[in-house]
Amino acid sequence: MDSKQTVSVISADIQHGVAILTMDNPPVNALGFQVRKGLQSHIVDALENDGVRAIVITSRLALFSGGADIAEFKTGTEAPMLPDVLQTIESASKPVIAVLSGAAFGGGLEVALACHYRITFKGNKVGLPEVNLGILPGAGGTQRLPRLVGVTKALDMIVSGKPKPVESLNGLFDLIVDDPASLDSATQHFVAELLSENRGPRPCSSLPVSIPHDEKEVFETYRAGIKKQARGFFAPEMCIQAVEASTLLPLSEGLQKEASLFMSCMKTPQARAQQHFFFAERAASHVNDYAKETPIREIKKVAVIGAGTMGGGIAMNFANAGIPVILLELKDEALQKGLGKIRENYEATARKGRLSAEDVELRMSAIHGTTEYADITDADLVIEAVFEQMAIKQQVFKTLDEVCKPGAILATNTSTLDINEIAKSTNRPQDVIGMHFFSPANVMKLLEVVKADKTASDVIKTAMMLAKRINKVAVLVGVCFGFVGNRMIEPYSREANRLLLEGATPEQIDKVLYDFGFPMGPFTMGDMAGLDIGYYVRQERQEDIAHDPSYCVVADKLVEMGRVGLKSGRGAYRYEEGNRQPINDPDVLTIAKEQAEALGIRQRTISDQEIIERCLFPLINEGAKILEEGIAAKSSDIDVIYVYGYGFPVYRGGPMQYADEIGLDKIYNAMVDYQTTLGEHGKTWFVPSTLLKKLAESGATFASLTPTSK
Ligand code: T1G
Repeated sequence: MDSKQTVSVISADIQHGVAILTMDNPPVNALGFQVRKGLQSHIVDALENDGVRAIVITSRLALFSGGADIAEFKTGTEAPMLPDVLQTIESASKPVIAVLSGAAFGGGLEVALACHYRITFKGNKVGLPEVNLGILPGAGGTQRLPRLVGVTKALDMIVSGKPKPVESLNGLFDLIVDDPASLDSATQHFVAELLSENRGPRPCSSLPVSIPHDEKEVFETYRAGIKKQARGFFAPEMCIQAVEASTLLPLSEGLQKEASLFMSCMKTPQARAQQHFFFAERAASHVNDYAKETPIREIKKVAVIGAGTMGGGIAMNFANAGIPVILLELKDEALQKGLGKIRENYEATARKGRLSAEDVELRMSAIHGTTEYADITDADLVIEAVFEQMAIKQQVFKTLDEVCKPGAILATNTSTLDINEIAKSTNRPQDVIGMHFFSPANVMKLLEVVKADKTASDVIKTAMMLAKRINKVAVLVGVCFGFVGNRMIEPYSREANRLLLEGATPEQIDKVLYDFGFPMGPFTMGDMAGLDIGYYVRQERQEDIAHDPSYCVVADKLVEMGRVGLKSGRGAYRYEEGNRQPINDPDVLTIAKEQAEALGIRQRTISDQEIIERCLFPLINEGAKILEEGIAAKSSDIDVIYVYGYGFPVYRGGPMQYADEIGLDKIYNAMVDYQTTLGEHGKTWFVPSTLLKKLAESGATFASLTPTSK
């Protein structure tokens, strides 16, 4: 093999007795079949070639490798399997050196671990994120990493899935150069020295795994430490068991244990859900509403109208991204209060050590306050975040239309109002769009980008691209009441309140949905957000709900009694001063009982299963209607909205993935049954959507509507 032999995704070149294998499989050097086959064959060739004394594996891309090809998990992987390729590397009779010219994740790092030596540059990162896919490193990572960096660091990397800076991993790299540009020369020097000193292969199988004596209970301690964030997940425990095996078994047996734990993860609904979600997140940015070549408008200065909680949080996103932002509030007192709240938020983050004092000042210097519209005439983007009332918003947009420069994008943060109506109060409806942030706006990653009927495609694209700059996950949705997220949470909240009337308690309902995987149940969530928010929304949409006299009556009664939740010390629960812990309040059950009697509703014992079905199936059914109406382009977009915006457990993949997993026929049949068993209430609210019926009858899934979904 004296010349370059290039298979499309990996090339081999021999220089001074060293075989240099270079991966080149854009965009991330996913270790698909071709790469595995190429690696395997080039290594075997190099081992058989007497002219080769050492082998280097590197990458032509910015990344070393993003790991196994996740898309293959669904389509099936063909031999040579990655563990076998890595066995070939580790047992090679000639030294194999991994040169990480970029980040290495998952199987990509496992390739490096199977090599005998590793070289990289300062500032590079490596990680084993398999746990985020509901699995564990399945190509030796759980066995080799502990041998190289010790159990504690290996456990943390594998169970958290978080990338680590290479400098923090003592023992993993033989050489870390300061400048990535010097990698090639440093590698040549390193290999020459290696060969001159006759240092041969150094498989990590020869290394013992040490547990420092004072960390004997390291695994139990670690389990206890991750209990909260690993709640409901299956893979973290499997990861811990795999690392434990590395301390108990020789490498060959440890690899077998790892393989069996890997398979026990791979076949779970959780793995399917998290792998679905991996692609769903990325597919959200695959939008058909603009062409690849559609230009985006340059956003150099942003204005936010309204210095309240939402306006302040929105402004922080831009300051965090280094984009100058001007916060407009007509009353100076309110403006100063808003600016003060922003500073308070930054200082609270600094107190947690997540922001330096300099960074606080840097961010604050990017935010300017004004009470004058004249100060925002040169803004490239204006985001309105004033009181949720159509007349007020229309007035603001009329003013913006008068003062803002041509081409400025005029966005509204409304969470429910009709953006087409707002756009009509301007002469530039093509520049009007919705940017629906979720509270707290500086924390929540989800951004619903809402296209109105006349929104221009370059405005849509600009908003979608801008989301990435401010570290948001944007999902493009259409105009309807509540868009996607809030429209689907409505039946969920309605049914939770109805179940209260029918005899369930807030505590029971919250526990069932907490155990399902939500961060909190609907009543705890309502108390935290404030029951008055839902109350005012219901006042605005009486025409939609007046036909159901039971509609959230207990919640309305509580608000009318001044029990608006945590902020008033009482809501669906009661709260002691300064304590956010909900305390069951028998008064609420009395109110529910009285309201039920008045409405002729017979109270009964409600099963946990019925709570799950009654809260989630109408939510999923609403999602089906949203797909039918084209408000969301694909079911995976709805999943992204629900996981990021409402805490739907990622190990269930989102509501539509969860529905596909349990079977749409099960959901359809339950909806039909509830139409009978719940009398008038069922007939009103449990009518299956046409799409749900069609898919259920044909045995199809929501995902099948988007053929490109991986
Ligand atoms: N497999 C298949 N496709 C992948 C991929 C992968 N591992 N990683 C990325 N892509 C696609 C992605 O869907 C997107 O496609 C495009 O590449 C760019 O991705 C045996 C079993 C590496 C940090 O979990 O974390 O190894 O949307 O937008 O922002 O133990 O991609 O353009 O069509 O994210 O520059 C473990 C997953 C796999 C890493 C780059 N590895 N990837 O981020 O690009 S399992 C991972 C990432 C495994 C072994 C086990 C990121 C990135 P499209 P991107 P990026």
